Amino acid sequence: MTATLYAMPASHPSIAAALMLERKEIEYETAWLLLPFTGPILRLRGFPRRTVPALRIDDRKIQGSREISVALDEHTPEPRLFPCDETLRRDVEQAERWGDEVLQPAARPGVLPQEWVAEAGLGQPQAASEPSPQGGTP
Ligand SMILES: N[C@@H](CCC(=O)N[C@@H](CS)C(=O)NCC(=O)O)C(=O)O
Repeated sequence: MTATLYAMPASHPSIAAALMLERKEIEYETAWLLLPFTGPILRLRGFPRRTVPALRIDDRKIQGSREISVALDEHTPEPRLFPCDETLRRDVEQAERWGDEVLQPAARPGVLPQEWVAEAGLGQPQAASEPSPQGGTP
């Protein structure tokens, strides 16, 4: 089984999805996408939305870091990403939701100093500061 993770450089949700796959020890390859081709390529590959991370695994197509974490625990139950205990699981889901809805928008390139982004090897500073023709965010 080979999984393909569709990702963009400097995309923290893409990095989160890669870390999930690594923790699960699932073999995968990464297809790096760049704006403005991200959306069209994902649509051509059969994904409904334009954003990364997107994952193809065993003919399943999953898009979005939160959807990917749930799907990976279904696909490969051990080691678990979510705790078994319901209360702890809710805490983790809440933290994930905060990361998705609050932290991600706050940490978009353009907010972080470009020299930090460059030093961390997270992407090309000029790509981060140029508006996407699709209005997308890296
Ligand atoms: N909350 C979503 C974020 C998805 C997202 O905004 N991805 C960005 C990269 S970090 C993207 O694909 N941007 C391209 C676009 O908006 O066209 C997740 O966690 O999957």
